[in-house]
Amino acid sequence: MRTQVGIVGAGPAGLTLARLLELEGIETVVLESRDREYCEHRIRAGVLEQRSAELLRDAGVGDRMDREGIVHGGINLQFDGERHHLPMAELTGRTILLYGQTELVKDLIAARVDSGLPLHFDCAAERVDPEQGVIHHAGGTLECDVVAGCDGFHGVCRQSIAAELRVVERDYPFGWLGILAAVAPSMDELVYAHHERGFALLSLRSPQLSRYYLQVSHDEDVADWPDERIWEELRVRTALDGWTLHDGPVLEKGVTGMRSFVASPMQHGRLFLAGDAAHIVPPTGAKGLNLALADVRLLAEAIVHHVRTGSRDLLDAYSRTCLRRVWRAEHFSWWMTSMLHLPPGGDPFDLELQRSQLRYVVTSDAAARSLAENYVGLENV
Ligand code: RFL
Ligand code: PHB
Repeated sequence: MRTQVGIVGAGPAGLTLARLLELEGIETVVLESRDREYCEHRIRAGVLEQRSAELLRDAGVGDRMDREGIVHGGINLQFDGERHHLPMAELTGRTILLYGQTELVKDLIAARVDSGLPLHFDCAAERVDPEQGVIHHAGGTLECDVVAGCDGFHGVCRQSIAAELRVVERDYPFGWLGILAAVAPSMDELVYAHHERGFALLSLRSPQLSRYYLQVSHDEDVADWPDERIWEELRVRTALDGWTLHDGPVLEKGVTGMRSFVASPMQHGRLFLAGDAAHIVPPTGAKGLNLALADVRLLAEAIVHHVRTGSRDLLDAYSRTCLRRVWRAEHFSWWMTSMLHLPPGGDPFDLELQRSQLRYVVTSDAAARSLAENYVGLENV
């Protein structure tokens, strides 16, 4: 089999790239190791930057997102028993959109299926030849002008150019225990809470679905967290006079470790990495999904430019251009993580620095604006 662009992975990066190229009349084949059901039910991100939402809208996959997504103009930062509102829309002129990654993936898969274009589930890439542009998979080989490695952190594309890559990373000694609960969110906008017992985050998926997180140790066993313990801990860490956190049936729970990771360059030969395949951020800045979409926007432009003009300029500049935004998001995500999570051992000096930094953010217009513009997504990096 042959195609112009072979895409490994049907996550947000791979599916969005396939859609952007479809609109430009470029032929693609998408290979995905898991089944459709699995891809459509993996619960992950929920925050889309305005520019991410615009990209999806322009790609003709924003109808349900615009109907069901919830626009937020701010977030709350809570510490020392006080909740402070950060009016991001006022500070930056931009908003964020709460729309589950699960829903986005469903929309993208439906659009691909509607167009009748190749999307092969249960078809794992085993190895990629970056020089020849060949993807070896269980069913045979796929020859491509360009291979897009959109196969996430545990995929095979990055491994196939490992010798060419420089990897920089940081592990954090904690993780997040996340729940999805069938209860109306108890707050209007997200709450990021700093607390002596650890960080907590209150988010949502819809008017009937809440998504809440607790800082736990990186190897925490979910079995140690019956629902009552989770609700009790969430209540303690987000407690506020005159406010109640309502509980409800827990539909899903799981623990995620946290890391920062960047592999560069994000390309070699005919292979171009995008999204989690090339970089990971801790989720505190809500940047992972948005970075994946920013990568494929650039990759689609570069491929289109190459096909139309024969010029490799944008393709050659791909990694360099992506990495500017990637490193901005890496810094922001590390900074938010360091400011909000209880450091190991609860070092009192670290705790006072965190409180001082949080106080600064909620009292200084410049500091608030700096957080806000990173959170809603920078236009130029
Ligand atoms: P994905 O989503 O991991 O998709 C990769 C796809 O590739 C498939 N695959 C293969 N296919 C073929 N052959 C192989 N050998 C393959 N190996 C793997 C996989 O099955 C999968 O379908 O990567 P992509 O597309 O780069 O998207 C990245 C995002 O998923 C990720 O960055 C975000 O979910 C991160 N993230 C968040 N990002 C945000 O922007 N805002 C958020 O609010 C946010 N919250 C989160 C998050 C991630 C979390 N977890 C669970 C890590 C919250 C959490 C808890
Ligand atoms: C989520 O809703 O899953 C979410 C929101 C904000 C974050 C991370 C995850 O920073």
